[in-house]
Amino acid sequence: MNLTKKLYLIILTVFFAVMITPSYALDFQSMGVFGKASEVEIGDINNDGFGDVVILSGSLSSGTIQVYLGPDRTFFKSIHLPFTSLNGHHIAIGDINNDNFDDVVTSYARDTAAGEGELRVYFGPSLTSVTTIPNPEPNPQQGLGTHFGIAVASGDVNNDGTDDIVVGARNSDNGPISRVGAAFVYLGPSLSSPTKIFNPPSPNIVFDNFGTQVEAGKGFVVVSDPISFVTTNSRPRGDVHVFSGTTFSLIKTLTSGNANDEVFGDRLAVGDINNDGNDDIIAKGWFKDVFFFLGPGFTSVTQKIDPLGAVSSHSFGSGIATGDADNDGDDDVIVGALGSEKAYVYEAPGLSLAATLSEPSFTTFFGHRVAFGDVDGDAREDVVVAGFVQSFYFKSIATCVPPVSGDWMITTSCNLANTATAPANVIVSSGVVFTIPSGLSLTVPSSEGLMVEAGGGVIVVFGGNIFFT
Ligand SMILES: [Ca+2]
Ligand SMILES: [Ca+2]
Ligand SMILES: [Ca+2]
Ligand SMILES: [Ca+2]
Repeated sequence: MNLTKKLYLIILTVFFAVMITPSYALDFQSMGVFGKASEVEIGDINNDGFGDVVILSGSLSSGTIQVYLGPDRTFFKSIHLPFTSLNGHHIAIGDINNDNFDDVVTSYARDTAAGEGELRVYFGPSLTSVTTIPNPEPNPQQGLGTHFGIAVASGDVNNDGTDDIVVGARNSDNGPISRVGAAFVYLGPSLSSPTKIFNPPSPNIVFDNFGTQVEAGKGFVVVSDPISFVTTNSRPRGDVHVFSGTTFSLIKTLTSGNANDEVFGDRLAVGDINNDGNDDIIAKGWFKDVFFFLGPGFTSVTQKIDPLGAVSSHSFGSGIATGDADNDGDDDVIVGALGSEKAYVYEAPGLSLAATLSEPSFTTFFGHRVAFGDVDGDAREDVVVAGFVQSFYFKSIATCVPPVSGDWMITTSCNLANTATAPANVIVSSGVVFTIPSGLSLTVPSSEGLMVEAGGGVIVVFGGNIFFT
């Protein structure tokens, strides 16, 4: 058989195999642990192309940030946050001064009248240079404070190429109306003269906690008031409000569609799920569900229910993050479920459940926060799942299985999904790493070959076996 014909046959065979069953699937490999974390974010602090893991461990009395550098997650720095607070510290990551080094944004909401919250930016790569911004509207008359800093997010809300900061202040006043909540937007790089976003009118606006959660989308700001519309039932509905990132006027109010009892907007995330250039919004409801709203209209809605149903104690969505786990251009979504100590990865754009992550002991409060970022530099974004006792790093991998018949041309780096027998030749494409994980084996017919293409394919037998029969 001449080479052209053979190649043609191989292409036909691989195409046929793909039609029968997907050759590659998204999965994650547990690779190590970090300490306890109340929040986690991943960004590139030193601009070397590897994501760096930023872990916040907070308590009622203190907060500490620890930074680990990719790709080996080596410890880089510990930053002590010198305040005590009932409402704790919060973190976000963005390049606030647009120098290509990601910066760590921290907020701190203090409950006492004496000093009411603060925003800090620690600039990469050293994280020694700090900009400190106090609460712009301290209200010492209020014993509870304004809760400035109860939530913080970073992203480019006005589309000028520099990341901005959104801060929630859920007890802030609106003129004579007290404690209706607000959000403040600080545009990078100056961070001067913040814009105050007021709580949009609603039937019951006092104490509805507008500003409890905030997000910074590409061109817009998201602020939730999860206890708005207080009902006669024990739990309120909650709303998620979307504002223009340039005029800061209200674009749309999103609801779950459930009339009451939803506490909607309890957790928020943004990302481009369908890779159309518009950021989409993901919001948690109370009834074990998470809603996905596609930008820019936010009219197309997808709802996901906790796969475990009632056992998760309303915690599905305790953490939500977006990132491109399989390097196909759209943002996949990880949803943590603290109550069941699991985290679920939904593969965009279809949002099918691609992986369920957990840890063996079920004692770490796994999943209350999650983060996406490319720590190992392979263009597939990895995840860190935070737990109050311990946090876990999972590397994004592709898994693969042989086709039902014909040669197996492996064209994407992947781990063999399970012990399998190849029907014919196994050919690893140039530049592709094919891994056989520990405990698994691949059997190849002795009449056929296992080969790598010229130009540098690699077969890694990582504790597994290759047999020829
Ligand atoms: Ca880095
Ligand atoms: Ca920077
Ligand atoms: Ca900006
Ligand atoms: Ca989109």
